[in-house]
Amino acid sequence: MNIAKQAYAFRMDGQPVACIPHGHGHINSTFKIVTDTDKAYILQRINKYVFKNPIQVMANVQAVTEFLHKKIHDPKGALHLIPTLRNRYYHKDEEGEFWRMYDFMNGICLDSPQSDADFYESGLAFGRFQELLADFPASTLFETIPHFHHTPDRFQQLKKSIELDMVGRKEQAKPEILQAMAMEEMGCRLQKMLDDHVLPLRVTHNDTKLNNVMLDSKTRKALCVLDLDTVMPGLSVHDFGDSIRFGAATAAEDEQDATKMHLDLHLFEIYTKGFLEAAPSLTDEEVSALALGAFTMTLEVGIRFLKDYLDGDLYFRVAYENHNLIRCRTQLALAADMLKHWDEMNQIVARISSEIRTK
Ligand code: GN1
Ligand code: MG
Repeated sequence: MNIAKQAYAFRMDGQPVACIPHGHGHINSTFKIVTDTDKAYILQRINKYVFKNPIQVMANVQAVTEFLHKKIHDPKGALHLIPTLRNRYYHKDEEGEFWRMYDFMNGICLDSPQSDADFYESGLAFGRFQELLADFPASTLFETIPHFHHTPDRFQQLKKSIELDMVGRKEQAKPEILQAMAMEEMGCRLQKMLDDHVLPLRVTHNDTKLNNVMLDSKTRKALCVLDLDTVMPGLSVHDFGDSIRFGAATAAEDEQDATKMHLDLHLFEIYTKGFLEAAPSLTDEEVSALALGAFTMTLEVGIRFLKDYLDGDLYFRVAYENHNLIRCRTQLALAADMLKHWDEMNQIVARISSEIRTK
């Protein structure tokens, strides 16, 4: 497929002269388009297997970016969508694929923090994001992926996949299946707290990996939060937790040797500080559930990788045969390590929170 051809559907400045694959997302396909007037854009094909209704995804992204731009002063503080020649924010090609375009922002996205300050900045960015959206009319948002962080439902989905064993990988994944099931009860506690109204439903990002924050390459300050496809009503502690899962880990998500995977308590503390400083409106119950958020998000993505391995790699992009199983192992190892450091995690949260709140 001629990717650059899709770029012509959008109102760019100049003609495209280069099209380069960009970023490390597991879902959409992303390209950088450079034009003959030296302008650069991000062109993305939305993954239709994952996002069943790309038009609704784009309606959410448009609403959220417009809302953010009205509130913030720095034009680089939120994504800029580029309209098509037909004045829409998505383009549907002849094959029925959906595309969108953003202004390219010159900053850096990290796969692991290079310094404490980087991670602190990402905590500030996601905390701020949450605060900025506190008065966003949640009922106008489409649920782009139903039950996205409904962990009990994720367990049910996993159990179906185990039963179906579509590609005959169940035997291979037996230790991981047992390990995941042993953590099921604890993994479902957060959803119960939401159902019982102990925790409030907010508008959240839901995919708060470190590489979804753009940092200014010179000042290293957080510029902007990326990847708004899953902005939906959700739990603040999910956003906190997913950042910890990815950024406060001692190994990459797909490290082959899962014994290298631990929680870095120092980084945990750094992020907690940034997030809580930027999100002062969290309730005491939310603050007390932050560690549980980290555990739950780690376990949840672990079982999502496991389910996808059992299904034959339909959802997450993989680079090799057992990539999803490798990813699942690191996540289960990290979740188990969090349980070992449970008291320390909760003590850190309590200390940081009281330091901030008594300031
Ligand atoms: C996917 O799109 P990307 O790579 O930022 C996934 C997240 C997972 C993450 C695991 C829509 O995020 O939920 O936590 O992979 N996004 C979707 O790395 O499923
Ligand atoms: Mg994403």
